[in-house]
This record gives sequence, structure tokens and C-alpha cells, in this order.
Amino acid sequence: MQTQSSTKTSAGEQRQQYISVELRQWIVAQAQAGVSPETVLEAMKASGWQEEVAIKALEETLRGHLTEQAQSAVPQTHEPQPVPVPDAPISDSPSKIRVLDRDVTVLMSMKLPRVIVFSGFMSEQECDQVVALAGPRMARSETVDNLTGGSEVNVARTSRGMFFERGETGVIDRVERRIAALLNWPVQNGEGLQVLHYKPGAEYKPHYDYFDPVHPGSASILKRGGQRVGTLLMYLNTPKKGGGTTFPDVGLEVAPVKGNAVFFSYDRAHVNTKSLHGGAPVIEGEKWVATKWLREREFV
Ligand code: PD2
Ligand code: ZN
Repeated sequence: MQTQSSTKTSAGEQRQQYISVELRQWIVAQAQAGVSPETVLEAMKASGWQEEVAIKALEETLRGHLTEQAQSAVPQTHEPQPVPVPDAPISDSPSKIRVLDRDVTVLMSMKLPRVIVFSGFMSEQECDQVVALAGPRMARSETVDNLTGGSEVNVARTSRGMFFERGETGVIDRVERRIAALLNWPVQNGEGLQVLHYKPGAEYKPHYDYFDPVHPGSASILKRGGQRVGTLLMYLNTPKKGGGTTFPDVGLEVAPVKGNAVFFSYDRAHVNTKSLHGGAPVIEGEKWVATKWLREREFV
């Protein structure tokens, strides 16, 4: 789903801006993290989006998202056939798994929903590196702010999410290879790593990570590599209070601890996977996480 908008710049030349799937995902992530549409609009304008295009992208995306939420409140009837999913080699209950360059500890696992919690998945240094790389990108509008002279824009408070390209830097590439090795799933099937930053009060309301096939926007998203079948959520810091990852169907809450990761899979786009999950409000401190979504096939 890629909408193209054509606008005129002040110089009068024709300029085209694309509303990509990534931008839509980012807008939804901002909304779910509690960032107001006005704030998101300011961030988009500051990073070079024409106001009318930005408003259109926001309206379309949030309207679509609300429809999706309303539809997910309706009991699902059609249950798709299960497909193969990523998984870690824990059938013989190892306490540690050697994953390329690291020993990763298995803290807990459950079958339904399929959830595995790992400790020491990333080193402290890797977490800090990813936050350091992501931070300026979230604040990218500061640079553009200089260009536009829009001093009223407070970038640091607005930009809360970003995506890396797959294999974009050394540390991103290393972490992605580790994910692929741990979960026995090709690197190519992974979406670019997403980083989210939550401040106190911000949360990510319970949702499913798969795309609901009944949603009109899903068809084009699914063309890029099929369904999402698994999520690895990596905690890049430890909030003082709150910010756990919840699985409301089974009353599970995973504590966000720096370097740890929670994996969950869903072999069909259906509530029976019990993969409903959310990010609980941060109560004190802040929260940084990186999300890797895994697709059925190569993500292009
Ligand atoms: O930040 C989280 O805890 C969280 C919770 C639910 C992140 C996601 N979902 C996600 O990135 O999909
Ligand atoms: Zn999620």
C-alpha cells in the first residue's frame, strides 16, 4: 500500500511524496504510544513533509487503523490454515543456547500463546549502540527544523519511532543474524528493525501484530513477504517502573529488562493464537525497545 501524493512546492515545481507502509506503521506506532496526532503532524512537517500530504497520510492511516480496531472487536469466524513459524530450539529445555557469538539464557516459555523469554540476548553495549543510532533519527526533524526555521517545533518530544534498513550498520546486522540463528528463520524474512521510545504514561495498547486479511489495506502489505508470523521484542533499557509487555489472554506480563527479549509467534491470523499483547504504560523512567517482525517469506 503506497499512496502517492503530488503537491507543489513554494518554488512551484511539481513534487511527489510517497506515503509508504513504513510511514503508516510509524504513524500507528506513535498513536499507540500515546503521541497526539498534532504532535505527529509537527514531526512530519519538520522532517520535510508538506502539510497537506502529512494531514492526508495521518487521516487515512488513523481512519484505517480505527476501522481495523473496530473490526478486531467483532468475533472472528474464519480461521486460516496454520503455517510454519519461527521458533527457538528449546524442546530439550536448555538453560542456555549458544547463538553465533553469544550464550542466551532461556528464562521461561509457554505453548499457547507461544512465548519465550530470553535474557542476555543483546549485550549492554549493543543496546546502548542501537539507542544511540536511533536517537538522532527520531530527532531528525531537528536538522530539518534548522532548514525550515520552524522554532516552534519541539522535535525531541515528538519523534518517538524509527525503522532501520535491514543490515544497515554493523550492530544492526549482527543482531539480525543472531535473531535469524536463534529462531531458525531467514534474515531476509525480517522487516527492518523498529525502535520505539516511551515516556512516562505512554503505552502500546493490546493488539495483534499480524495483518488482518479482512482489512482492505492488508492485501498490498501481504504482497511484500506474506503474513507476519513472529515478533522478537528486545528491551534496550530497563524502565524504573511499568512498561512490561502484557499478554492479556493469559495474564502474562514480561518485565522489560535491558538486553532481554521476548519472542512470540502466531501461526495464523486469528485470535485463537492468543497472541494479543501490549506495552503497559511506563510509570517511571523511560522505555526503549526494538521490534523485529518476521514474515512468512522474504520481505522486500
Ligand atoms: O513496547 C512494547 O512492549 C510492545 C508491546 C507490544 C511493542 C510491540 N507490541 C510491537 O512493537 O509490536
Ligand atoms: Zn505488537
